[in-house]
Amino acid sequence: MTKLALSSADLPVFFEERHAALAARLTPEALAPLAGARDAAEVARRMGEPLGLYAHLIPEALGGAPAGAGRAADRAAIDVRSLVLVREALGQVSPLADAIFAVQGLGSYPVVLAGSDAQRREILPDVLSGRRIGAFALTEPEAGSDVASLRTEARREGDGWVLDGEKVLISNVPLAHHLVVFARTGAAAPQRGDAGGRGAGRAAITAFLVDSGAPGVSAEPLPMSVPHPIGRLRFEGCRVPDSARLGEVGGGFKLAMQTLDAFRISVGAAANGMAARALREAIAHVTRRRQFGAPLSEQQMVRAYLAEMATELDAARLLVARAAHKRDTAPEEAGGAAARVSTEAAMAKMFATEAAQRIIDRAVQLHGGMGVIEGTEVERLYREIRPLRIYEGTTEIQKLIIAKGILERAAAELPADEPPPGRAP
Ligand code: COS
Repeated sequence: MTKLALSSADLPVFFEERHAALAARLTPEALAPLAGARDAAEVARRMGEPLGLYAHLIPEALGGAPAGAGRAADRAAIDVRSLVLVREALGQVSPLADAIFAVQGLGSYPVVLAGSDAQRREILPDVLSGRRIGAFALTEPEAGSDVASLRTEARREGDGWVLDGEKVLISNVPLAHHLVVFARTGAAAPQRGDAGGRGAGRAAITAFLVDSGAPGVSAEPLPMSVPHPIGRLRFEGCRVPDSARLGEVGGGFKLAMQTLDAFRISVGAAANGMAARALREAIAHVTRRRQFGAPLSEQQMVRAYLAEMATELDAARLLVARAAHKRDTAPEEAGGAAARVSTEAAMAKMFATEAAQRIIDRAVQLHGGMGVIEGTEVERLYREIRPLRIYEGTTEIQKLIIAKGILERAAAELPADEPPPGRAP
């Protein structure tokens, strides 16, 4: 591979000089230690040293990479456009590294956002170096998309808490040193159809920072269809001090959503990286492979496929760049929190992951029979892309978030006394 396809080169209007400098460092040669490596622990370590990629998960004020003019003072700022470039590159070179990187972010950003000074000092320098790997323990056997219904319980006991419950499909579990655990600290989980209980359900969730080796925590890996460290966690009488609490009691749901808002954009970027790799493989194949006396690229139907793949990829890259740019540059909310970009993030995640699936599927089709032989690049990508339409919020959940966002905006713009459009006043 000579060069990686990175949005900062093709869409400079959304990016700044420091992004071009980062892109110049994200070369196939620099990332060669990750390409083809299958040992997850080794991959996780290399991304810390020597590559320094985890710096993009930590704000500059806490030792991480700069987040741009006017943002350096914000302790909570991370530069989402840098995350986009890193994940676009990793998507092309090593989806395994990409997944570990992303979950290192999910497992540390809640500490960045809501951690006490002591928690930040304990966790973040080691996250930066890669000596410490984190995980984001939200999903449960009975609570996937419906976060408000989670059942893991944290019971107040003396000056601490006791955790009981089960988490499943938690990435990085086989590697993780610490877990960001979301647990119920109040009202029981809402039941189906219990609309009034949902608000209470959300308000009763609190986040905790738990050592993966703490007494009462057990982990079990789950084999996946692609190389990816993932597993199940059980908490049985796991006692943690109150200083393990991350943020306010009852602030866990909002903390989870704020974390996902930033990282969902970067899921779109990873999908774009994988799709770009598939498109490049497809172009190389159809220009070399001859059928009916000419290269496949001379066939009109093949050209139509290539045109659709390239256009969908560019549309996805635009949506991802738009969401990341808005997240990085929109005025902060009261209290210094990053601006809400839930709608744009959901659009970017949904469109890019769905488009990447279609692009990679076309790349397999263009490879003919070789496209389904184990070990070919497009066959690997075909398996690697699938989880991205599910994790960090399914396509269907993104649609709900988008619809809610545009309806709320429309309602805010419509004066209360104005008749609905189409009706005579
Ligand atoms: N930042 C700040 N606040 C947020 C927020 C964000 N990004 N997203 C939601 N909130 C707040 C809302 O403002 C609302 O606050 P109020 O009650 O004060 O109005 C509250 O949180 C509830 O938000 P919402 O009404 O959107 O919640 P719903 O229960 O309707 O929907 C969904 C929540 C379904 C969108 C959520 O549960 C979700 O994202 N599910 C998917 C979970 C997921 O991604 N799992 C994968 C785990 S990681 S691999």
